[in-house]
Amino acid sequence: MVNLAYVIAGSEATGGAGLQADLKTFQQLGVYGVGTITCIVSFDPKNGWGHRFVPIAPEVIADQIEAATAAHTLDVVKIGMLGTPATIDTVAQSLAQQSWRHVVVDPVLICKGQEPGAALDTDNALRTQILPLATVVTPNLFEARTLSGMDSIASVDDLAQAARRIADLGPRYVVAKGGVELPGDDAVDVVFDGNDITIFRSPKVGEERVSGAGCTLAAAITAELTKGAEVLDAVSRAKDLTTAGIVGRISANTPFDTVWQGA
Ligand code: PXL
Repeated sequence: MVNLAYVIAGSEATGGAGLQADLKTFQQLGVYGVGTITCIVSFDPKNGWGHRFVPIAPEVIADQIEAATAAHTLDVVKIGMLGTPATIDTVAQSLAQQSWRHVVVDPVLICKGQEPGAALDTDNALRTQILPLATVVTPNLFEARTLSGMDSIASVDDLAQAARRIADLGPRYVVAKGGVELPGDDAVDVVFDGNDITIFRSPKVGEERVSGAGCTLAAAITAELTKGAEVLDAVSRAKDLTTAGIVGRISANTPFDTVWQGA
């Protein structure tokens, strides 16, 4: 039997992040991927590779979700970049049409192509309409600061504190990612399950951010949950795949490298 995983996310046109990274991750982990596009991000090579952002019309998002969920029996979904309050409304309503064993939310908060005011509305909609549906949420350091309301996260203890605060917003498990920006030699991820903190560490691979790492981690968690793993095991395997993908990253004409899930 083939396991199916579903992702609702944005397209990132260079292929490094977003839905493209999610589907590659699913495939690499032996899971059949089904994807719905929420928005299209096209980095602008003539403008410092800044984000050009185009939302997909809400009715087209709803149509995609209808098609995907009618065609397949799906019970695990990853939510990536949503981008606008209208998209968040549509996705929240569509998700409410059925029950889900797991909803993995990568809380992609800002998109540089958007105005700050619009971004704030999007952040608030994500917080109130999507996070309560999540069984697993995977904030990076910036998202953990924003969602927890903490001014600074400078240590593993701070990261654990942020994870505890984010759990108050509704998700059952919080996977807070230290990444390269948290001081120290290791890339540290902290998981809070509502009671206990579990810490995952691996040596940092360089000091630069690599595009697609966050998408890959959340997609790999989703794939492992689809196959029946417990959350902590799913996180552990996802961290291994992501670390290998960072070690085996590809470079491009962009100022940043990109995770290669097939490494
Ligand atoms: O890595 C975050 C991310 C997620 N989804 C889309 C993106 C990006 C970053 O550029 O473009 C569509």
